[in-house]
Amino acid sequence: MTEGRQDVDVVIVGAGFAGLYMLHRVRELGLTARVLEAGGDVGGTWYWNRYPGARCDVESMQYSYQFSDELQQEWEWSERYASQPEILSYLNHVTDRFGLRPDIQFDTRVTDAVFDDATRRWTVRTESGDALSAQFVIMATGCLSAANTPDIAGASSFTGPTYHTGRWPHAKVDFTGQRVGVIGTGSSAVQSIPVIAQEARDLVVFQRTATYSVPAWNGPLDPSEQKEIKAHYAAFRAANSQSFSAIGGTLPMSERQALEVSAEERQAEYAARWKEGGLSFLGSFSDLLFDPKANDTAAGYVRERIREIVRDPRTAEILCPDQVIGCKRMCVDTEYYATFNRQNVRLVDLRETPIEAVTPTGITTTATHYELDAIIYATGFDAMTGALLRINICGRDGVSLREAWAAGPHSYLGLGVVGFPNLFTITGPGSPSVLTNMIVSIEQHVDWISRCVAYLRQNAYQCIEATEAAQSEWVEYVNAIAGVTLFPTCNSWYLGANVPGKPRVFMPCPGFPPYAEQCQQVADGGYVGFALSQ
Ligand code: N01
Repeated sequence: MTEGRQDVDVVIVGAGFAGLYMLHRVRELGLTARVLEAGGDVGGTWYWNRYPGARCDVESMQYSYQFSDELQQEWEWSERYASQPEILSYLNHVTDRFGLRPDIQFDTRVTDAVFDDATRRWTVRTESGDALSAQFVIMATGCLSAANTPDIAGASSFTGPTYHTGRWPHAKVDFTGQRVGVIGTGSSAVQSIPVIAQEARDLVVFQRTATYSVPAWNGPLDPSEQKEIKAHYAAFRAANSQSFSAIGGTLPMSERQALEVSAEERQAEYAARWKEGGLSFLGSFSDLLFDPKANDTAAGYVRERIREIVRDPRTAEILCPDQVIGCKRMCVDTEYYATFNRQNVRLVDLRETPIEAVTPTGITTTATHYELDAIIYATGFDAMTGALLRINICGRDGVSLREAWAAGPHSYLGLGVVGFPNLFTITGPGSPSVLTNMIVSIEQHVDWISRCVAYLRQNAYQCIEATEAAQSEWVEYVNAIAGVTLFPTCNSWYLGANVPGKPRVFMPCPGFPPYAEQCQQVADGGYVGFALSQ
């Protein structure tokens, strides 16, 4: 051991779903590991996103680990869509059940990870100045963890409290009697606005881009339904993993195309999916994410529902999105649109009257000034690359990840990067990640990495690194798939378009089943596209 440094086989950054399972697996391999976590406890996304109404938009019976049958049999979910507190208590249960806590260091933010060409080991440094030396570094830093707060003129002059949905305080925030402003109308806003509206005196929603949202119809989970799924949980999981997004449902992805059926049939399909609720709405037809005309039929259906729900016609029109549905991540809500019928809720169309500045007492748009007691930034994340690039990761020959990714993230399978030996990224850019049930993608990556590390050890390899050729081919492949979809047609965080100056690159790889198959083939072939060295 180098003086002042702790030596371990593996450093894992992050103690969310990915980091916890990764720790469990590397310990099973008999390796020494340390998890470094910036938060005060486990949970990752579910530790930080404590805003009112926070819950998952993937159903509880699917949004959980499947690696342990005992675990999935013993845990009882209470609702169709689990709330943030319930998911956090699940993760605490997992942590304690598998005895993971002793290897996790909390309140520890990683600042640097530097590869030493001579020793072929990584040195990982933390904000408090600690250093660890490790053969492998595994980034379990999450795709949506680096909060994005826009740089609005005068923001720091506001005298009331400000919140970011992704950095919500642990103690309850009481908005009773207050005038509250929410900036943003993505998933976090869509979930929190209906809840905050019930408490606040006045709620002003500042919308730049209108959002498509489908009702969750959340409610208690029927114990008999839960029992039924548990009776054949493995088959249920396996079937779900075969869908495009690794998310199953009672209404699976249709094989029909929207324009090959009559208008009545289309309407009936959308109505059935709306009634069912949730993300399966986008599975109504197989071409919704490929054909703009097909897409417009689904978009039009949602706009009709908005106009039906929202009583004030002008407010309804502002709430009607005009981009491709599904281009930005669709939302799943409880009473989102109906909340705009409340007397205490106002909607501001920032396209018509943009924000000019935050003032000491509120927000000024080009039209007027809104007096506020609190401002909530529901402005999302520097997605997929943000958490990685906020750490100074330096690979071979002193080249940093920031330099390597200056023109956008380049990765092989979203798992490894040329120039960064023995560095793995769980659900990294170039993998299906955010387009899927994250837990399925996380488990697939963790299993792949564990198998890879075991293989290296068994065959006395010291290093693994993606090759330039394999990485370039993969980047082209992902671009080609994204290029035939409608995803690149709007300014989404999938493209990095929400962060000024971020290269516009479609980051996730659409389609879980073919991706998982390719990863399997790479491993079966002895890590094809990676260079292994002794
Ligand atoms: O963030 P977002 P989020 N001025 O980026 C607006 C997951 N998630 O935290 O669209 C004014 O979606 C921005 O406007 P625009 C889920 O994958 C899951 O809500 O850029 N507005 C947008 O309306 C989700 O997609 C759950 O024009 C500004 C909003 O802020 C992802 O996390 C729950 C602005 C940001 O929306 C991110 O969701 C919550 C500015 N300067 C989140 N800058 C589940 O259900 C940004 N905006 C599991």
